[in-house]
Amino acid sequence: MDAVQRANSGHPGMPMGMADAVTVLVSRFLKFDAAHPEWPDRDRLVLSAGHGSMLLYALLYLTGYPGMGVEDLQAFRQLGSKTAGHPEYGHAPGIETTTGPLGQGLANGVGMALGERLMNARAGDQVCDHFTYVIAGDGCLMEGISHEAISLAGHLKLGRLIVLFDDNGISIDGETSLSVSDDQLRRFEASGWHVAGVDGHDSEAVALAIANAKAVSDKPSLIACRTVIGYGAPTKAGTASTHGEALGEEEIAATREALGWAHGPFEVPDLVLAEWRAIGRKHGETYETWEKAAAKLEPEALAELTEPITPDVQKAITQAVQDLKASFVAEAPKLATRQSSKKTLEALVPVVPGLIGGSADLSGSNGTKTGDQAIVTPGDYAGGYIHYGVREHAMGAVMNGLALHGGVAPYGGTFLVFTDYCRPAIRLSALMGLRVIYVMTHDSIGLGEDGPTHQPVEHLASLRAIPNLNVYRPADAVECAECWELALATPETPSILALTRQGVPTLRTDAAGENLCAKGGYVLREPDQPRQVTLIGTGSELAVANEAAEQLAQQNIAAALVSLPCWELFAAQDQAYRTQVLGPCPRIAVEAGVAQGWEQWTGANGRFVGMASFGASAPAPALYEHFAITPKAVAQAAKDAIA
Ligand SMILES: Cc1ncc(C[n+]2csc(CCOP(=O)(O)OP(=O)(O)O)c2C)c(N)n1
Repeated sequence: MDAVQRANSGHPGMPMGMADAVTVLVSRFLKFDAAHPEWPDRDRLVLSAGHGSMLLYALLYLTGYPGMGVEDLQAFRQLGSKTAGHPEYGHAPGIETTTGPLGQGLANGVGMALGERLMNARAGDQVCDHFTYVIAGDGCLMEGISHEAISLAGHLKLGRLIVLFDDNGISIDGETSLSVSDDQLRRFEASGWHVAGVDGHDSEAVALAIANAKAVSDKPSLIACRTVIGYGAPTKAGTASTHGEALGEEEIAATREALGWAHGPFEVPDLVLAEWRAIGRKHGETYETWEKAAAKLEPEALAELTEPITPDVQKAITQAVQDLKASFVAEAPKLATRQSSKKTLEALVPVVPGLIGGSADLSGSNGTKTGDQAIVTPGDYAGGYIHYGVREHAMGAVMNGLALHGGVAPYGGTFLVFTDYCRPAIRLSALMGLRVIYVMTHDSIGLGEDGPTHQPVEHLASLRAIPNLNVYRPADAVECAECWELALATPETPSILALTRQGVPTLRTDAAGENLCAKGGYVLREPDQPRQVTLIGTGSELAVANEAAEQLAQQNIAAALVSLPCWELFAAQDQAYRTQVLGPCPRIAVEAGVAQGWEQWTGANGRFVGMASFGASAPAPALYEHFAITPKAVAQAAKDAIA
């Protein structure tokens, strides 16, 4: 309450209400060692109700996490502080994930609990055997993602996941009865969870419930902790006014009085602090035992506990991609890029043991499952492929949880149009800087008959608008293999692979060492004469631009062809390279999506050939004709621009 008061901004109610229950959890159950925050076998603690960030920061300070001093609590919500408004992954040790968008943390917790089982199946009890605890509020449970996440967790029997629900009956607008009358216990129970309800201010009751939950091995657990929001504040406790604003000096003084707390703001008596610091080191010996067990692993296996792409694995990836590119060039297949992606995965899965695939019920369409991958089933986590079911949003957030857990590199598929169904999770992959790979197929009107509900039009533009997200749209099999290589090689940036349903020709003719997609864009075809126009394409439309270049050549117009599979990587190149690639002449871009953003590459004198409306239901070739995304239209645009 003091930190919120000092910042005059923040959420005191939830931390005050849940402090009792969380103290029981942290002091009696949570396996962690503040001196080793990166201990791979620590229990994970996720504050899904991220607005209650002060609760987490206070715990990190009290238990003695490195670099979390009282001055950091005093800098709550200030520029550059570790104690941002909502917990941000990477800002301080002990913050396991970024939370704030309600429900995401809960689903991250499902991912972490699944990651724990996957790693346990691979590395064994000696080195991976921990719990995941999530603190969730009414808001988290009202969000739709909670349904997807708890349903998947119950199905997969994630017995090491324990959710403490801050059951305070209050959200921002007032009592939750204004908007919700779910029986949460029965809802979770119906999804296969073990459930219990306790008085969250009764420490023994909370302790018993956690002990019972830990003993249930084949079901995740929900413990509804009945609490009072803003507990201790004499006039404001139990009201929505404590949710998101400072209590005020007067109420704070009265709260001190009511709780019998005689100390000033940010003052923790030595004895109390010493006891908390002892809690912080309580599992120090367990850590040492773990360290000894881990030391017996082969160095490679030890490294893979946290980072699936070790230098050895990276070497194997480079080799596999190189071989694959050579065979693609030799065969020059006409292949949908979703199929080249599958072929790439067939080559990668055997050399990247930590690669964990999946799809939201579109495995065959997305080409995400290879012949070698066994399925992860309830109770058996040795496989490498997850059937996420029709749960795109949870899939994204679970992949974030998997990546955060460490040891695995998740990828998951659905149709590109349904990035809308998981966009909040994609955004958080990017904000946290996680290597999560979204395999998004059926990436344009080229999917044909399924029609405009399924045809992404604005999606490439809207995904490119997300910072720290690499949006790849490979044009052929060779580029597809290169984009996969890049996606795996960027541990701090998530990737979207936008892939076609329809076949595309192989345009790349040499598979020499260099990964040409690494620069985001490159010249695929330079005319013999000085360039008069540059044609720029991505994905399936690179072939359209290529044909246009041929038509122009027949008319003695010198057109260069540029492939631009990843804007973000291209934007990161120096100006000289970009100018050399794009050329000083008029530029024509072609992409079966909206124009938004293309002007940065085409310039004021450029043209764009693409979509300006939703698509339609028809065979793909008819749609390309109907929407005039054709070699003829591109060639005409080129001539107009030159003129
Ligand atoms: C996805 C999302 N929608 C809306 C918000 C804004 N918001 C923050 S907290 C909150 C109410 C949460 O209520 P509850 O979980 O009961 O928290 P409590 O009031 O108990 O602290 C809302 C609507 C948000 N953070 N995330």
